Amino acid sequence: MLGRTIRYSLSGLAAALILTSCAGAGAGGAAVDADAARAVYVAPGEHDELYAFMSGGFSGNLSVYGLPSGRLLAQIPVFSQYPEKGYGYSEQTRALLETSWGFIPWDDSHHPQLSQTNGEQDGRWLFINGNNTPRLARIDLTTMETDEILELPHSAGSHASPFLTENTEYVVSATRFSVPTPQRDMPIAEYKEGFAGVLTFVKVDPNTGRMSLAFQIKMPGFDYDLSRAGRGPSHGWSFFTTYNSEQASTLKEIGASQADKDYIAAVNWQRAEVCVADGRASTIPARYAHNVVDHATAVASTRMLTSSVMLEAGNCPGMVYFLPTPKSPHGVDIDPSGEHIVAGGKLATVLPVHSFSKMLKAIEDRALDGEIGGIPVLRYEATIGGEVQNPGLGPLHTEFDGNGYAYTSVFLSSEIIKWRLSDYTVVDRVPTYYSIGHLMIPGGDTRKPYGKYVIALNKITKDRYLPTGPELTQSAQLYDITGPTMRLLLDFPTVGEPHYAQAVPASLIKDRQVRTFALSENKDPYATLSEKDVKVTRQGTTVHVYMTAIRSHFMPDNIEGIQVGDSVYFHVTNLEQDWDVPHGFAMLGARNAELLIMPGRTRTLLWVPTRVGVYPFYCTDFCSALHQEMQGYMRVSERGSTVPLQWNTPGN
Ligand code: K7E
Ligand code: CUA
Repeated sequence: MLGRTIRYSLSGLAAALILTSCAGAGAGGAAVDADAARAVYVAPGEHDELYAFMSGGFSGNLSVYGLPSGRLLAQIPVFSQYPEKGYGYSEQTRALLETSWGFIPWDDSHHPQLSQTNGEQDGRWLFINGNNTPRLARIDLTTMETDEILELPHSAGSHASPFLTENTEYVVSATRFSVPTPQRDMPIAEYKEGFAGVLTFVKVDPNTGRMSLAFQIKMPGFDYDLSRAGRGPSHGWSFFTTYNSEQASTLKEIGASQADKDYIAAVNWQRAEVCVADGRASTIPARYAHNVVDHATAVASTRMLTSSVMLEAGNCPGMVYFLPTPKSPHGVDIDPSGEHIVAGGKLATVLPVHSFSKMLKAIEDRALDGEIGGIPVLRYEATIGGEVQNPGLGPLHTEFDGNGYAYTSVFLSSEIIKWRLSDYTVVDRVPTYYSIGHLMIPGGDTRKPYGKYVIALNKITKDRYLPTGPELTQSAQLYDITGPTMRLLLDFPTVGEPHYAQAVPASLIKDRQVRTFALSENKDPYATLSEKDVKVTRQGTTVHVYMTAIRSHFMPDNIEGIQVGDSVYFHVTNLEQDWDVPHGFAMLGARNAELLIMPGRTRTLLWVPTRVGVYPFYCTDFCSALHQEMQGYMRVSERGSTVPLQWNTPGN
C-alpha cells in the first residue's frame, strides 16, 4: 500500500515535470530559466555585444549575426551569386567567381576564420573556404565585402581550410578527397598507387591581406579532414586530421572505418620553408584562378596562374610526423597555451589529447612506430597527454574558454561536454537540439578567448521551430558559460547549414565600418562623377549608358535609339555621400539581377533587349519619399532603325 502511494506520487511528479518543461519551452522540451530572456535581450536601439560570422554552408555565403540577441544583421555573398546585391551579376563583381573551370556561381563554405596577430583576433579580415571547387576567400571587415578569391590547384574538396597561423602568416588548406596528383586518367581501383592528398600554404600579405600560393606538400592518399595551427610553443606547426588511412577507394563508410587508429599529421611549416628555400621542392604545372578587387576602381579581375611549388612529404626530413589517433578523427583543436592537441575521434570511445611537448620529446627520442611514405609514425603512448573518458558518442570539435576548460561538441549523443584540461575530466554536459556539428566560443580558437558564451551549430531542428515544408531551418543555440555549468539561453535559426562560425567583440570592428566611398576617389573606368557628365555612346552594337543616381532620380531618365540585340551596359554611379543610402537599379527583361549601388560607387548591368517597345527601369531600394518617382524608360527599335540615339536630361 505504502509502496503504491510512493509510486503514484513519483509518476505524478514526472508528469508535472514534463508538463512544466513543455509549457516552458514548447514541444522541443528544454527548460530555460526565467533569467534567460534577460540575458539575451538587447533593447530596441541598443547594439549587440558581439558580431558573429556564421558559415552559410551550402548557401556558399556568410551571414552576420549580433550576439547575444541572435539577430540576423547581414548576408555577405562570397562563393554564390547573390541577386539582392547584384553580386556575381554586375560587371564589377563577376570576376570574383571565375575559376580554371570557368565561371562557377556556387560553392559550399564551411569555416570562417578571423585574422590574428600574436594569436589574438585583430579584426582585419575573415577567410572562408569553398569546399567543392577548392577556393579560399578573404572578406574585408571594414566593408563586409568579398575582396579576393584564390582557387587551390591539386586539391579536391578544400575542407581542412582555411586554418591560419597565429600571425596570419599563412592560411592553410588541405584536400579532403585524395585524387591523382597531378590529375590524369587512371583506374580508381589503383587509388593506393596513384592518389595523393595535398596540403596548401597560402601566404598573406601583412599589409594588404592579399593571398598568394607559397607552397604545397604532397602527402599519402588519405582524406584530410580538419586542421589547426599551433600557437605559442607550437607556433610553426600545423596539425591535420586524417581518416581513410586504410586508403579504401570504394564503400568508404565501411572501408575507411577498419583501422583502430588514423593519424594526425603534424607539419612543421617553418621546416617546409627551409626545404623550399633549399630547392627540395619542384615547380609543377597547375591551373588556378586568382581573383582580386582593385581598391581604386572597386572592379574585380582574374589572373590565371600556371604553376605551383610542390614539396614531397618524404623529401624534407623533420617536416611531417604522423600521430596515431583513434578513430577516424574529425576536428583537431589546439588550446590557448599551444600544448594540448585535441582530436575529435568521431568513432572513438575516448577523446584523445596529444601533448605538444611530449610530441617534441618523442621526435627527439625517435619513439617511432614505422613510417608511411617516408613520414615517421610516432608511438601513440609517446605523444598522448591523456584521454577524456566518457566523452559521449561522436565527439567532433573543441573550443576553449581561456580558464582551463575545453568544450567539445558531440554529434551522435547531441550534447556539449565541458572538461578540464589539467586532468581531462568531464565536469558538465548539456543537451543540444539536435545533432550538433561545430561549436564556437567567441575567440575560442585564439590565445585569448573572449569566453562568456558557447554556441552550438546544429544540423537538425526537428520540432523546435514552426515547420516550413519538408526542409526545416538549421539552428544555433546560445549557452552561457560564465558559471560552473552551461546554461541554455536562446535558439535562433541560421541561413544554410552553419558549419563553423567565429565571433568578435563588436568594439573591435564597429567603429571601422566604411560608411560611404569617396566619390572623388572613384576610379571605375565608367564612373560618372557629376550629372553634367552623363552620356550615352554607341560603338557598333554596344551601347554604354553613363548614368548617375541621387535622391530621387536617375540621369538620364529616358533613352531612345536602342535596337533589338544591342548590348546595353548601364554604368550607374551613386552620387550620394551619406551613410546607408544605396540606390537600386532594375531593368525590365534584363536576364541578370538588380544592381545595388553603395554611395560613391559605380556598378554595371548588362541588358540585351530582345523585343521592340518602351520599357521602364527603376530604383529598387526605397531611398526617399519620392523613391517611387525614381524611374525612366528605354525605347527599343528594330535593328537598323533610324531612330537617333538620344537621352533626356533637364533642359535637354
Ligand atoms: Cu565538422 Cu565541414 Cu568543419 Cu561541418 S565540418 S560539422
Ligand atoms: Cu533610389 Cu529608391
